[in-house]
Amino acid sequence: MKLYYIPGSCSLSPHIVINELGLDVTLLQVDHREHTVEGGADYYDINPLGYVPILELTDGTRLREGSAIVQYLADQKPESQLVPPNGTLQRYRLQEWLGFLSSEIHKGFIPLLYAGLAGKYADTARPKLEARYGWIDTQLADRQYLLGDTFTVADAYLFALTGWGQAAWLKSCYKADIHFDDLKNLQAWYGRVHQRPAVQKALRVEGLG
Ligand SMILES: N[C@@H](CCC(=O)N[C@@H](CS)C(=O)NCC(=O)O)C(=O)O
Repeated sequence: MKLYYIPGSCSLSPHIVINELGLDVTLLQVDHREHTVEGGADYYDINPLGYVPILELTDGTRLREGSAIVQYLADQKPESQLVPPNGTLQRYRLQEWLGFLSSEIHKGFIPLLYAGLAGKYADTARPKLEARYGWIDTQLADRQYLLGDTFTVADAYLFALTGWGQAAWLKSCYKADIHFDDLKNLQAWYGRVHQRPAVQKALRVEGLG
């Protein structure tokens, strides 16, 4: 399999999941300005919409959307418990989190990330994002990870996104002016995820450590 990624972007989430699972996946870096793949190929030929992540399966099939990709990867090794079994309520809880992270957090960051959208729009977007992070903080009060005491793909996704804030926790080109100093449960969760060997390895490979 192949994973197309941009260092420090949301594709860090499937990268972490690949490491957690110990899967043999070739990483192909995409230039976020030129939309070229390392070696020079046009990334728009891979994804006409230009964004990462894309997972290419061994038969050449391409899977889009981070939340689908991480579930596909984790379902290759169900014993890893990175996703609850299909059909269980916990699996829907996981999908609830992935949907929330994708629409409320990931896209909530966009006005803060892109200078062209800064100004009034960012001022409107920041309080909404802060409120959503405040809610996540309350959810983490009585558990180690988003779904309970087990790390799942939802934690990998939230980790990738959260690194864009707190004056850029990750050394990434994605930086948003949002701080989490008062969110003690989130801070503790971030520290727990950060120290996982699979996360450390992904950060090292992407040059974000
Ligand atoms: N809906 C997509 C969004 C992915 C996305 O926003 N990717 C960003 C990085 S975080 C990207 O590749 N941006 C470059 C571009 O759009 O040209 C998903 O959830 O996977």
